[in-house]
Amino acid sequence: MQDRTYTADAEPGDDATVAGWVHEIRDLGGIAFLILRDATGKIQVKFEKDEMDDDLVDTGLGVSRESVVSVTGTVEEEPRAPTGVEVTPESVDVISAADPELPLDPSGKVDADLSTRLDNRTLDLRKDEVQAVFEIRAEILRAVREQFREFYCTEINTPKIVATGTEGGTELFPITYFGEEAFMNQSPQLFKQLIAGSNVERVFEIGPIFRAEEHNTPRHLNEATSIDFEGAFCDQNDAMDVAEGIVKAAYEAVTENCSEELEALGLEDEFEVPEGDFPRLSYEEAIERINATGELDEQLVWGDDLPTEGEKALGDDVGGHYFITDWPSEIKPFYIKDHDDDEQLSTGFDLMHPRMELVSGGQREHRHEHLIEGFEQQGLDPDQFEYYTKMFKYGMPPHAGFGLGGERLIMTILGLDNIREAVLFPRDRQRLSP
Ligand code: ATP
Ligand code: AMO
Repeated sequence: MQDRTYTADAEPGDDATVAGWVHEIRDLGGIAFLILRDATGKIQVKFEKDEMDDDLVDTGLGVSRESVVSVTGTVEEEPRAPTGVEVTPESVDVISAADPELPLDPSGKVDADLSTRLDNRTLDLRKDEVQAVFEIRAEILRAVREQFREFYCTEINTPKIVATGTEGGTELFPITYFGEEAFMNQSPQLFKQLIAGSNVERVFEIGPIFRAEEHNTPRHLNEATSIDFEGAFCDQNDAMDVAEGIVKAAYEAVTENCSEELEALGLEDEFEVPEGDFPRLSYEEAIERINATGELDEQLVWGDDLPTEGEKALGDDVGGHYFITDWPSEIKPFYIKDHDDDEQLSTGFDLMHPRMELVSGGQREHRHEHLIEGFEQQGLDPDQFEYYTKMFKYGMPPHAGFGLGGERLIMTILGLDNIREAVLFPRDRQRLSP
């Protein structure tokens, strides 16, 4: 490409070529302005009609909004220009003219519904506040990676095409693998355990998970980003410490490195990093507190899963992030270990944001014979999982871990209404393209 100056780098006195999208044309009569936008910001291009070549004026002011243009000219100081500088053009080249009928208005003056926005993501991302979400997403994932490295973890990538599922509560997407039945993976659960059982010991993965959830909610996706941790010689308390550290690192990175993006989202005054330790309530305390709120029609009894309204009532009561620990064993999956002194009680935990569940985790069952029993109790055929269970015969340390929903983390940090706003191209019941 020809030499190009980003709008943010254009300095008075430069002869420069700036290139980008036509954000706006403001015609005031004798003088008119083309506002050009690129990844770094915007710059004003000035057309003084009487003093400039007619063709240049016609090209510069006749171009439709959102067309891609490059403008070569002199950068000058101009206090009245939005950025304090403007370009007096010598030439304007229309590289790609935009259809004047745009499916959505990137200037944001006309609101578009989420579905139209998702159908036209390229145009949608031209809005500062939308781009800000994805800049922040990138920063959160960077900070999470760095924090895991500080926790001595190795990043791994595990297969997404698998022979068996692990998360009982949700359906699998079946695929055909060279004539054999296979599935898109619901969770790296078994693989991360297999690696924590090698002497790599502490691992994390940031990758897609696929869940054939039938329901359509503002907090479920059919393809989501899971942030997984697994550590050898860890128990559930160690895994909770790691989960808390990761969530806080994400908030801190946003405060430290995303002030412009927070401003674009109008969050600069209200954004707060959660302070203090996240409280750890047992499941038993959680149901007592939910019952005491009087928000539910029916009182919860020991063994019930927590209904969404119950989680909301407790979230309002606690007022911040909190853990729920010591769940009944029967509502946690086979790989979660029970307490040694009470097999009705599991080491499973959830980390909750007042709006929704963010994390599930626990200490794992590392004893081969207990693991096989767990499969049978859950109605799963242990033979199908032999690739996994056999490694528990060759030296498997106690270990623990968790899965954190990446989009839920972003959504709760930024207060987004819908999880789809945290994904470029969400997959849901209605949406398979783009
Ligand atoms: P002419 O420039 O030929 O007299 P005009 O009356 O349309 O035509 P101005 O009076 O110079 O133009 O300016 C119109 C408006 O544009 C004024 O409000 C002025 O403050 C603003 N303006 C002029 N030049 C600039 C500039 N370089 N950057 C930003 N705003 C400008
Ligand atoms: P779980 O099934 O609870 O646990 O998933 C962990 C976290 O992943 C996120 N999540 C989702 N986010 C968006 N859309 C979905 N459909 C979706 N499903 C899950 C949630 C959830 O808390 N193997 C265990 C984790 C472990 O024990 O290590 C597991 O997958 O934020």
